[in-house]
Amino acid sequence: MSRFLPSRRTLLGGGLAVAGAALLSARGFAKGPAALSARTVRPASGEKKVSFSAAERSLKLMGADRPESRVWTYADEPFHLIRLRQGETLAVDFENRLPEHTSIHWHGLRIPNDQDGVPYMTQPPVKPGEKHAYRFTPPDAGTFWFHPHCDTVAQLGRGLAGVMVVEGDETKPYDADVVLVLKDWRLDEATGEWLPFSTTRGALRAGTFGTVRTANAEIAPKIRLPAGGDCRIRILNLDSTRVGDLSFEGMEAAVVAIDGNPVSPFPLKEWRLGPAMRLDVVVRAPAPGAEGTLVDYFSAKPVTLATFAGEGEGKRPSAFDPAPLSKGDIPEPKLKGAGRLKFAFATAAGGKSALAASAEGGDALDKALLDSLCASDKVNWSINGESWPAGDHSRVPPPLFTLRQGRTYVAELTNETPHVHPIHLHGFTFKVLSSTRAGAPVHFADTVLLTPKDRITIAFVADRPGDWMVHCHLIEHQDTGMMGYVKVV
Ligand SMILES: [Cu+2]
Repeated sequence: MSRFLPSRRTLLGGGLAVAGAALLSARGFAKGPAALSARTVRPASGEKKVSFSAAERSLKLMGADRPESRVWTYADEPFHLIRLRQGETLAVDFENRLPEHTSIHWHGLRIPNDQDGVPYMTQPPVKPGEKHAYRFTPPDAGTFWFHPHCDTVAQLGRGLAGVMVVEGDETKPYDADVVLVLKDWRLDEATGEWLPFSTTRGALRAGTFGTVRTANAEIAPKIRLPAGGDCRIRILNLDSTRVGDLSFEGMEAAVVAIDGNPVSPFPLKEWRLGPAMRLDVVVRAPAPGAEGTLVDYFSAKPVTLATFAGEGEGKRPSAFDPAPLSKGDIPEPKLKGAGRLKFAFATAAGGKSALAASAEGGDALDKALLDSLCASDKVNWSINGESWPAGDHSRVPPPLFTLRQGRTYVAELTNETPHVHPIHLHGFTFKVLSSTRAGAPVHFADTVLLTPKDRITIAFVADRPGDWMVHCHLIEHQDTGMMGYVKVV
């Protein structure tokens, strides 16, 4: 297998584009958010074929002169990037070259249920040596990602994740379009070998944290931007555990999309980004020779995640006033007459095991068929008093709720624990109606961060049938009980 270093070329993807004569408007950024406007590029059509395999590969995560690590990735570069145009159909020819079964969940994409990639729920697991085809047309432009959905603690822990950028939401070209993946790794720093991905203490509390922090699989990389340009930075938190409090230093920055969904641009002060969440930011790149940084203030000692260097002659100075992205086509929830749902996220104490309930009356053969890879012998967490997986992921419990196709649902999410939980709903992009998060506008999202004792109200249109997962994206919580699903019929 090939040794490789992280390739900035592939991660930068879109490369540098020239803004040409398109000068930013003189309207001051302080005068209030701009309305979302029409896109400049029409949707594409046709099919994009991609072929890749999940396999063990080598990667020098701690630097060129340090021991390499045996990562699991979808391609020779970490965080395999798929770029396609809105309206294009993606046809994926996927091969599993790992020693255990896997599947691909396309996080944040509103696609048919049979492409959702959840073993035993929407497809059989893809066994070692097997191939699986995925084919769908992402309806929305934005920044998404993909990952396995079983044994996720170890598979994602070893790096099995990819990035999907669906282009077509820009109303003005940016001077650069940069993908920035944040992920920590559980490494023995002397040897590059893996430490245990989960610990009892972590799984019961805030999760087990990585020891090596990286951006684009490098420790504090330096990323070159066209000096003075307005650059789109697509930040993805693909860590299993870490919540970041992100801020740019030495650069103006504005949030333009949350989980890939456009918002009227607003200044980025500090943004709490939990696992699986994304933030699209437009920054004014530093002047020639100057630098700015992306800093995480969540830990006691702030950590510089990446440095941005201004290169080239520099753009003509103008007020920083990033253009809004074009409005998406997410179905607008109709709150009048909406169905009401309550999801209580809690510890498993006092809750019963959904598996135990569904397995009652099961015989010895059932037990012999338990899929140890998807199994958890620990049950720490629950949703509405139910825990899944409890013993075995492959035994599907009853749904938390059965929803009527086409109807709007308003869901109240409550956190009954002293820990944060990034809660993800598969298949639907929901509107965050009320939240305790300071400074957040009403916005669409697919993952929402429940802080301790938090209460958040979301709404979505259940417009596609199927079994759709609801779970915490702090993976040790998901894998020890904080997972369930809703059935849309
Ligand atoms: Cu959680």
